[in-house]
Amino acid sequence: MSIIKACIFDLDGVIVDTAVYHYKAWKRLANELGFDITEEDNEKLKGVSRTRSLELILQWGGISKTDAEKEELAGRKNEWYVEMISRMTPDEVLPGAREFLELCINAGIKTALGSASKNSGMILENTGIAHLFNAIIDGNKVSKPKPDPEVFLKGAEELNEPPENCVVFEDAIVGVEAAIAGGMKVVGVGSAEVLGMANLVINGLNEMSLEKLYELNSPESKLNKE
Ligand code: B16
Ligand code: MG
Repeated sequence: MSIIKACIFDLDGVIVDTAVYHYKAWKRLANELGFDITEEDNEKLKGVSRTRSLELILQWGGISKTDAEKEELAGRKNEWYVEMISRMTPDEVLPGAREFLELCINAGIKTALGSASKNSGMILENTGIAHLFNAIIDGNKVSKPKPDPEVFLKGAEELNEPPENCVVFEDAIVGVEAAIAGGMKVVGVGSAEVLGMANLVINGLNEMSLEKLYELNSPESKLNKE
């Protein structure tokens, strides 16, 4: 039987809300290109890599660009985004996130970050939580975007645990799919309507406890679905 030994956390939407900054930067780019994007559009970009996000946005605007132009546009968006996240503070850690990470550490559960972002280092440093992770796997370390399980499998590997001993926390459908594909239990962070295939859905880490975590593995629990 598997035992819960490690938790792997997505960043944007689980630990911090950087989606607001991504949205501002993508909107500015779209506006410069002569069209607009809405908050609803932005929802579709959650958990999606930078390159793929740009492709979707260009598609919505009915615009085609060469690979070199796309690289320049993604770089421009990233500059604006980095300017915003360089001003992030510890207050921006989502409610309960720091506390739950500390609960895990005190209970001997290993922790890892599993994010698509290439900017996770700056975000974790500025919010003062980098030291709460035993391993950091982000967009700089993976080649296959979620829903491919690569990011989470690398997290399990760096933590030296088999996937079945790991629980993933994710706010994006592609991320929940990635965790399931990797053979891990998954807690969806957000709406049960959207993340229904997760073993458990919570609104935020402030609703999480060690009891709920261990229940994911109890043979009697309905949360322990395969
Ligand atoms: P960057 P996550 C994802 O973070 C964001 O949800 C997504 O909107 C963003 O495009 C992606 O990171 C890449 O971010 O441009 O900083 O490399 O949810 O996987 O932590
Ligand atoms: Mg996310």
